[in-house]
Amino acid sequence: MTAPNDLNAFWMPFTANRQFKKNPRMFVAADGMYYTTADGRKVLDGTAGLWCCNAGHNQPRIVEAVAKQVAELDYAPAFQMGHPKAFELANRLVDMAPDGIDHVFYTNSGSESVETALKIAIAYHRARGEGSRTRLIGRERGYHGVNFGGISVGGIGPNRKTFGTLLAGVDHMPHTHIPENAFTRGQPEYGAEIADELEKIVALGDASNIAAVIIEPMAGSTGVLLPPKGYLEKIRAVTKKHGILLIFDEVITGFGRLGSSFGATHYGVTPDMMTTAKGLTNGVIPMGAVLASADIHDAFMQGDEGMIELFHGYTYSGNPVASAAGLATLETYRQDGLFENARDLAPYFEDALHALKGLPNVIDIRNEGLIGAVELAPIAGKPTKRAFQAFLDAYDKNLLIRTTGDIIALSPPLIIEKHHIDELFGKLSDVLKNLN
Ligand code: PXG
Repeated sequence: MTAPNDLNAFWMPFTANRQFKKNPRMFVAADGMYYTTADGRKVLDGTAGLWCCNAGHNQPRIVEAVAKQVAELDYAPAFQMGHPKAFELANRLVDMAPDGIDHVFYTNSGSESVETALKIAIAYHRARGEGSRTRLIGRERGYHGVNFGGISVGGIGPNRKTFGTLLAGVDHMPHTHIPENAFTRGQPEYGAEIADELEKIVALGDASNIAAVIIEPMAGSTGVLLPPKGYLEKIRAVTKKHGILLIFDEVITGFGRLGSSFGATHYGVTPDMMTTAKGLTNGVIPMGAVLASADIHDAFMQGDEGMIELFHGYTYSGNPVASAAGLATLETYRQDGLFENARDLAPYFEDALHALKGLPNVIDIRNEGLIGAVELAPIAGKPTKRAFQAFLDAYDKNLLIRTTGDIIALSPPLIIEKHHIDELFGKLSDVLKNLN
């Protein structure tokens, strides 16, 4: 019999399993801006868990809502049955979304939201008699979760290369990360013309064959790549012109991360669908949602009323406990003014972040809202090693950061205060000064 504390059985996701299990890093509790480690240290959360705990940890309103709901109605069948909170949450989401986004389809994660949106896009065109529109367009360095649709439209090599042929009929636009924009504060000046590549892809594949374009309004996981000024507007114009649906993957940019409800509201560009997860429930209970326009939804609402309109859904779509967590989370964002806090503190965060310029190996710094990235020069022949060492050193200094490639990403909870920002960048600066 395996001892309960044997670490071998759990095959950890996106983790260097052997390295971790030799020297485990365990959190056993959390509160507000801090985690508590198994050895009793308080670690400042510079990443809101994995970009999801926007209201901070163990938020009392959310804790209470979940406890109450699980004791009242633990589960209700998701197909052909309902419960009030799923409807209530959908209404709150639609209220927050840009005008024209009027419907909500529930999932359990960002990855499932992406699969759902891609399927709805293809089915939408078919429902309108344009069944030849099946091709999908993603972008280099895009991250859309880990399921087959998501890795097919995604543009991160290691996430794709070991998984066979992927989906057929996918094209990729170029990413927007160009050297001219190094050390830009906020949205970069150069690169709107990168969007013109979409016209070339459409010309080659023909609009009549293309269902949707999916992009993150601001690419998070791939190392915080911002949309150049004018870029999103161009993508919107080209997709609209050709009748191609535009999907914003807002799994990271949703729920206040940029100081506004969504990337769409922050950048003032409205897509046809938005994929969300993470901050929807503050990471407390898994839940995702696809937000769709009335035009998309209504295209399915035809034929016999007794027939199922869309053959898609999950056992846990709109789960009551997740719905309760979602409602309490959105209420917390509203009552505590967390999106406003993110917006108000963004300039202070930006100044503290850009003050790291000039430290050893720092080759770029980027930011938007309460997101920051510090790009390090890779160690020759050993990509990712330097940033991973920074992650380990930061953890030793009681600071949690995320790294992707040789990029450090920061995305603290939106409850952050100035003294936390000072603590975060004081510690990170010590780490970078002493890094090989
Ligand atoms: N789309 C986007 C834009 C994401 O950022 C997903 C989809 C997938 O969500 P799920 O819930 O299936 O994991 C994501 C997830 C990181 C990091 O540190 C980012 C994500 C997940 C874990 C870590 O960059 N993004």
